[in-house]
Amino acid sequence: MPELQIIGGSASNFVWVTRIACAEKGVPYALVAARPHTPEVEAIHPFGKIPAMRHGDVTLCESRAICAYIDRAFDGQPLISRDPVVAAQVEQWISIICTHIDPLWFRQYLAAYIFPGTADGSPDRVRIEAALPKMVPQFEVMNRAVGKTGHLVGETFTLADAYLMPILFYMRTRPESSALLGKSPHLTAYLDRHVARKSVHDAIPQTLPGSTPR
Ligand SMILES: N[C@@H](CCC(=O)N[C@@H](CS)C(=O)NCC(=O)O)C(=O)O
Repeated sequence: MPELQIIGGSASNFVWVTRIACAEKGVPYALVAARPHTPEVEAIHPFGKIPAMRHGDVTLCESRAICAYIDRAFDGQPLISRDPVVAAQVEQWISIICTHIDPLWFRQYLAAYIFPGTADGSPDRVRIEAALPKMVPQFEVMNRAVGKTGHLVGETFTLADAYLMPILFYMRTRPESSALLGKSPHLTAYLDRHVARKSVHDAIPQTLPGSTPR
C-alpha cells in the first residue's frame, strides 16, 4: 500500500480536519509541509488551496473530498454513518461550518489578526469590529447545537465535530472570541472535552498560523 500524504501546513484548520479523519479511521499518513499556492499544491488544487492529498496515483484536493476518500478507501470504523438521516445531519453541519462559521470566524475575524495586511502589521481592527456583531448570534447557535449531547450530531464524535474543533481551538487564542466562548458554556465544555481526544490533540499545531506555513 503506498503512503498516504496530506499536503499542507499543520496550522490550517482544513488540513487539521483531514488529519483528524486519518486518525479516527486509523489510517497512517505523512504530513508533507507545503504552503498554499506553491507548485506542489497547485499541481493538485486548481486554486492552490490546502489540504491536498496524494495516495499512490490518486491525488485529491478539498478537505471534504479527501475525508470521503479516506473513509471509503480504507477499512475501519466508518467516518460517516451508514444511516441516511445521521449522515445527512453530519453533512448539514459540515456545510454550515464551511459556509458560515469558517468564512466569518476564521477568514474574517482570525485572519484580521494573523494576516492583517495593515501597514505596520497590527491587527486590522476594522475587520475585527465588523466581524464581532455577526459572530455573536453564530456563537449562540453553535452553543445550542452542542448543548444537548456534547456533539453536533447524536451521541458520538463525527466528522462534523472534526470540522468545528480546529476553528473553535483558534477562537481561544484571541481576546474577543475567547470572551464569546466565555459566554457559551456548552461550547466551552465541548472544546475542553474534544481537544483532549487523541485524534484532535495529536494534530494540534506546534506553531499558530501567521508564523508557520498554512
Ligand atoms: N474548501 C477548502 C478550503 C481550503 C482552504 O481555504 N485552505 C486555506 C488554508 S486553511 C488556504 O489554502 N488558503 C489559501 C488561500 O485561500 O489562498 C477545503 O475544504 O479544503
